[in-house]
Amino acid sequence: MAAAAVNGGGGENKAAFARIYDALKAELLRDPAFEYTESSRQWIDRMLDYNVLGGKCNRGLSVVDSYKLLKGVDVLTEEEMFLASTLGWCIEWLQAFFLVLDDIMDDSHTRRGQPCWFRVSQVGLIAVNDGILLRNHISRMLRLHFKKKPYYADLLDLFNEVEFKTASGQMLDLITTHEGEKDLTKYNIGVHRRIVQFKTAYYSFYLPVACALLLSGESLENYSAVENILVEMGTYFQVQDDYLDCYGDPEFIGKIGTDIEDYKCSWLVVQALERADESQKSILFLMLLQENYGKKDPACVAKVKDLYKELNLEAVFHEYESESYKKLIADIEAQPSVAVQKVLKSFLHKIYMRQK
Ligand code: GPP
Ligand code: MG
Ligand code: MG
Ligand code: MG
Repeated sequence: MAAAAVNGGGGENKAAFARIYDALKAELLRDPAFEYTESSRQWIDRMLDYNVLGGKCNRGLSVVDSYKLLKGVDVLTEEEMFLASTLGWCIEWLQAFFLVLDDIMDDSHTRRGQPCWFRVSQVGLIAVNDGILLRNHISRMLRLHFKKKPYYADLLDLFNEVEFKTASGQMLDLITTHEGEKDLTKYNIGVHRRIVQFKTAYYSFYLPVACALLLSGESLENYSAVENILVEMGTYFQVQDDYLDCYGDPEFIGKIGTDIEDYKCSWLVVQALERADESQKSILFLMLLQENYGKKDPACVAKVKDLYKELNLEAVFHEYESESYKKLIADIEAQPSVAVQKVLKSFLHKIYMRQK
């Protein structure tokens, strides 16, 4: 494959990235550690296409984009493009692993415009094992392509640490619900922030840039300020996710929201609680919320949504969105390295005012 063809504009970048998926999948399907039967090979092939593909690939492509910006080049060699894309795909595999399991835990119905994997007939709880396989594929891809690199141990450590943080965030997300069920006022912005930083920000924002930094020969200890900015960006991203869960068009975002039904400590319910505190009608608001939040009954969900409307939460979100953007840009521009500023801005512009 000619380097020029790989590294052209945005579209070609995506096409090259997509081709590398095929190569990585083919390698996993003929894994020398295991002699797959034809039916097991077919299962993995289908499971990978179903769960790894179909997303926006923001996380994966950000490894390639960030690496180019850090190197200060428009065109990568074929080898560099392959390595950066492989790390990008490792993050997409990690995302697939999390989503397969998260959809079971959240009792979700659709993902990326199709039924959640565990809802597919003949899959069910085999999805749990598929999640474990997806996670193990990452280690195998890293082993195959990075074992001889001086930063191999750092790469493994990075993926392990980020996975630990995400699983800890997911635990907080799940057990916080027990507290909220007893007393909804336990939900506040501090609790929300802690959950989302851990469950989303590290793997979605810090991980892609950290991969590009390791690939560039950098030491991650020198980048704690960058880590902080990326975690802030990830927090903003999960607030958008919470907003879209209620206000996004399921056809467009590819998933049906379940946060109200699941009693989640969502940014929206936290805002509703804060505003109810200030209102003279606070007791009434609180009673209404307490009665209807966390119920599967569509009539209860509708009542919660009416309450959000009354509190004008859509406008509260838009205000939050522009304030977060301004603050992030200011923090980014305070960074000494122009290359790092470009990496962070490029990531922010991928998600600012996103509709899905
Ligand atoms: C997003 O939460 C967080 C994750 C997908 C991390 C899951 C982590 C595990 C260890 C399984 P979400 O439930 O709001 O996402 P979505 O809205 O996409 O379902
Ligand atoms: Mg979840
Ligand atoms: Mg979910
Ligand atoms: Mg969500």
